[in-house]
Amino acid sequence: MHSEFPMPQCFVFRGCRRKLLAFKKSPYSDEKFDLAQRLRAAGLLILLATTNHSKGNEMFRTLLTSAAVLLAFGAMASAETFEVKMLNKGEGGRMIFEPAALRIAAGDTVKFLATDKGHNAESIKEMMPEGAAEFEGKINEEIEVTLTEPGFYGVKCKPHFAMGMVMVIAVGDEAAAPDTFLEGRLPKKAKQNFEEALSGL
Ligand SMILES: [Cu+2]
Repeated sequence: MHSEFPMPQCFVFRGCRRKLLAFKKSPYSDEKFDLAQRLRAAGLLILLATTNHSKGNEMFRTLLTSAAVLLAFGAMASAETFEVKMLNKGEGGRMIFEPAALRIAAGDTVKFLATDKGHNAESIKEMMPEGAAEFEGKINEEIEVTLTEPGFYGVKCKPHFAMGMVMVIAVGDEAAAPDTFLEGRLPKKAKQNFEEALSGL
């Protein structure tokens, strides 16, 4: 291919490399589909830009290349980060995650903030989609988890599990949690709060 635009190509692909590596490893998801579409479109635009040799089309080629760069960066920026506070006291009561229910897209990140001291955030093994990676934050630790597997995730604070310090994260569009979601052994207050959180999704 005639390459008059090596710089933008390089720029786009270097920037996307990390995402692409994760992309190759991750299982199929809507986010992956969206990213694939965007990158395919970006690639097509670059191809158009670099193969269009008609005179006086400098402007057109520049426009195409810019659009390709924007598309590729849009794909990278499409994942969002959501913050969840770990609190001693909030509107929802004592020892809570705020919000206690959160819906995000596959590939989004949840950041647990150690707003108050003495809490942690960790996944509950029996309450997450198959194949999803477990996580466990230390006490007072601010952790970020990127959830790529669609489904429902139960999260608890270890010291306050019995007091019902739990939350639900729904990843993707699935309307209801699986029937087995609340079947495991849960402290009474935790189960109540899970039910409440699920109804708020
Ligand atoms: Cu706690």
